[in-house]
Amino acid sequence: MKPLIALTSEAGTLSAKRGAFCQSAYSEAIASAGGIPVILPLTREPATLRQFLHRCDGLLLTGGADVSHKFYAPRMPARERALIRDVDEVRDEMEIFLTRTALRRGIPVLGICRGIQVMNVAFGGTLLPDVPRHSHPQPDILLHKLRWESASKIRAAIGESPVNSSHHQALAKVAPRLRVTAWAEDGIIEAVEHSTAQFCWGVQFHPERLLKVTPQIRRLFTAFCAASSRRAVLRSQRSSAV
Ligand SMILES: [Mn+2]
Repeated sequence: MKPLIALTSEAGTLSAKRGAFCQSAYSEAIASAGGIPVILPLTREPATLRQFLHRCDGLLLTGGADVSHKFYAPRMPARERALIRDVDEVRDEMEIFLTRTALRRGIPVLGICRGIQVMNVAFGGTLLPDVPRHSHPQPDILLHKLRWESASKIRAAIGESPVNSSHHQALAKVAPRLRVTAWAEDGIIEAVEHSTAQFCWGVQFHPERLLKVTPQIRRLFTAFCAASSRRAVLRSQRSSAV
């Protein structure tokens, strides 16, 4: 059964027009991996967010602008705070709530770029406000290699090819339940996997922009959609029982 995958919206951060927007590379990657993508509108209404997850089988946290320091370092010095850009606290609150709720309900979560950062903040970690050497304007250039932990499930899925790098923030203190499974050569964290969840992966690079350059990277999306389709089956059994 094809899983319904909720994609968070990039709107309000990178665009002057606030609305539900998401670069088509994300939805195309999900569709090509067997999922049905749906973009969620911006809201921080908990009842609505719970209903989104009730009707979806997987949660994709997409890329975008910075997470507000308010959610991980409320007393950050002004000098560091000045490096944080284009904050949208509605999006932050929405994604943090969705991530925590999805984890509690056993819904698969994949975080990309900003998404790995949101995942870390949602589970109690912190961020580095600015890492300019990882911020390449072209997201389809292979910029750096990765050093993988040998037991990484992400590595087992996609192999060890170099990756793109279009982030200016990165993970600092890692949340207690997350395991770092890949680093760049300079030590910047590039992938995490939740230690107990069935499927909760985050990557700092942009796999959705590498599908042509590195075809095996699609397996990140097929693994995510396969985990989500198991939930889709459960969801359909639940609704037919009503
Ligand atoms: Mn990087």
